[in-house]
Amino acid sequence: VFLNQENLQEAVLRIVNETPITDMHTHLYSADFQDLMLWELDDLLTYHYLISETFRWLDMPYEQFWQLTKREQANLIWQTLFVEHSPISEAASGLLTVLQRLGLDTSSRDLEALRAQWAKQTMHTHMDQVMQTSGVKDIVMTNDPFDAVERKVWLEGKGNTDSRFYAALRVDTLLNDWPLAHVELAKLGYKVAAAWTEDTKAEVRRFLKEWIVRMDALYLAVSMPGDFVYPAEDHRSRMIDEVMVPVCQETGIPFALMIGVRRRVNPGLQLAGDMSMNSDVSAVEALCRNYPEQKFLITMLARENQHELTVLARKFRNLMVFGCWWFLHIESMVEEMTKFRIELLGLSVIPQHSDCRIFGQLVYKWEHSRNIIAAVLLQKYKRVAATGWSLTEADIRRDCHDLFGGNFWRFIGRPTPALTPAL
Ligand code: HDL
Ligand code: ZN
Repeated sequence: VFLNQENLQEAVLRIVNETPITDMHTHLYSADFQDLMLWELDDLLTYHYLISETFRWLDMPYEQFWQLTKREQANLIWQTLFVEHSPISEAASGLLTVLQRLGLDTSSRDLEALRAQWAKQTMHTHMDQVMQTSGVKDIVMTNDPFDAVERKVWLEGKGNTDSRFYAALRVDTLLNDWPLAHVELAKLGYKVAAAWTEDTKAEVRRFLKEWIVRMDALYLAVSMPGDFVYPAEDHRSRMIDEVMVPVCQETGIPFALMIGVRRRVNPGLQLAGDMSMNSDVSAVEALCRNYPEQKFLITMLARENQHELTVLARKFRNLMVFGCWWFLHIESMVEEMTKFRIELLGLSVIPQHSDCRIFGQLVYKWEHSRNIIAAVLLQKYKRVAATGWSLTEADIRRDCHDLFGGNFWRFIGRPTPALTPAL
């Protein structure tokens, strides 16, 4: 079917909405990880994005909030952000999108009634319905071997039973908290010491390789503070140069760096207390130039870094820019970033990931993002079609396949997982 100015809009919206998604960075877990797998309504309400927004209306001391039960916290968040004020922030309206798409009665503001409706689901029916509704087919987790609860599941060989889930090996502790890391590694039986000796480096490499194999990790991941500079005469640069990159080269996996967080600027908010900060893109440039054979997945947290990072991706084909991360996962930033990324990189980018922590969030984070990405694509296809270029549905299907998963699987050097036939 050849497309023209008239039928282009319908075709783009339809194809974007039916393209299966690989969500390449989330904090979701398969049911294998039991309590780490969050999906309840009170989990959605106590999402740390909503906690920080709620505190802006409260005089309550932080400690008093943290002493409440999860249900009491959820009640307070509902009362504050949904009843006493309109739920129009990204995270608040997102929760309503989830309720609506799962068929709950969003016209009632009665949280008890919503909880009763929610309780009709089981975790498994919920997972199936959320993946069906959101169009997410493959979910990449964030897997931290320094987390005792998670480590236990992997060591029992139970981490990989759900083929919809994939692992990413998270190494923040090794890079950002070496004093803790070497003590933990020693407890796990690795012959490491605080001193950066050849034996210590070899043991950290052994630790990483064992976990990459155990998890079948798709990539190595770290979240870096905004003051990350590279190269530098510091632990991070030594760990990157002498351990992380060699291991990624040997195992053939990308290194994902998520740069620009300033942790716990307000400790009272706990997980909700992190801030973004302007970071040094030249660190990414140095990594990509020093290691032309190493693939880097990069996302940054400050809006101010986005355009420069996108231009850098024009210079280094081993740099794959991904997602609108955290405080950038809002309509205005997703639109702004997606436009200049496509204007500069065409279709060689991973436009979005969800960063979900609670399973149902897949529904809103992807519905909101698909709508924005579709609108940007439509504008760009219209401009191309206006030149007389012949566009077909197959072209758009191919392009959307690349954006919503194909680019990721190709970049990590694996085939895009086959679409499991609809049961
Ligand atoms: O470090 C990260 O992976 C961040 O995404 C943090 O987990 C952050 O708390 C978050 O959930 N952002 O969406
Ligand atoms: Zn994350």
